[in-house]
Amino acid sequence: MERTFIAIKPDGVQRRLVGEVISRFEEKGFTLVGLKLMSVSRELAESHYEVHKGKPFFDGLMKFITSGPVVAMVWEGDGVVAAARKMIGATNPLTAEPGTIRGDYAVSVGRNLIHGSDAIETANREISLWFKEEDLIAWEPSIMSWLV
Ligand code: 3AN
Repeated sequence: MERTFIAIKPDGVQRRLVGEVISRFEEKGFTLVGLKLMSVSRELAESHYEVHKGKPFFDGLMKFITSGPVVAMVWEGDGVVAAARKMIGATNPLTAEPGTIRGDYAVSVGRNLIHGSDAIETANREISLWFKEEDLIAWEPSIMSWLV
């Protein structure tokens, strides 16, 4: 079953949007298989954002992502990687569609609330970077029998 990595960044936690974000994924019908509130080390932040190393916003991004607690999650479901990206909205919240998480709650690209893996291979890399296999719980939601 497909899985994706989702993180509510420090601005989302500070703004008390954890419940709102989790609700959206639950209500959509995806299954939560991993969840933790954590402080992010510089080392983890650098590995996670490896592709942005050298970009002008990289240092600011490192400072921001290590500035306060982050909620790291793994969500499971058919097509969850692409669907989560759609639910999250464009990187720049000002161009993110209303109805998306960034479109509804954010205004700044440097404070865009949430991260979601951009492809299945990225999701697999990010899940193993943030979670130990034994911290992920595979479970069969009985609710699915009347959702699908
Ligand atoms: P996304 O998070 O939508 O996949 P990426 O991977 O292009 O977007 O960027 C990763 C993160 O880096 C963004 N979520 C944002 O916090 C930060 N970022 C990207 N571009 C900029 C920028 N031009 N200025 C400041 N921060 C940026």
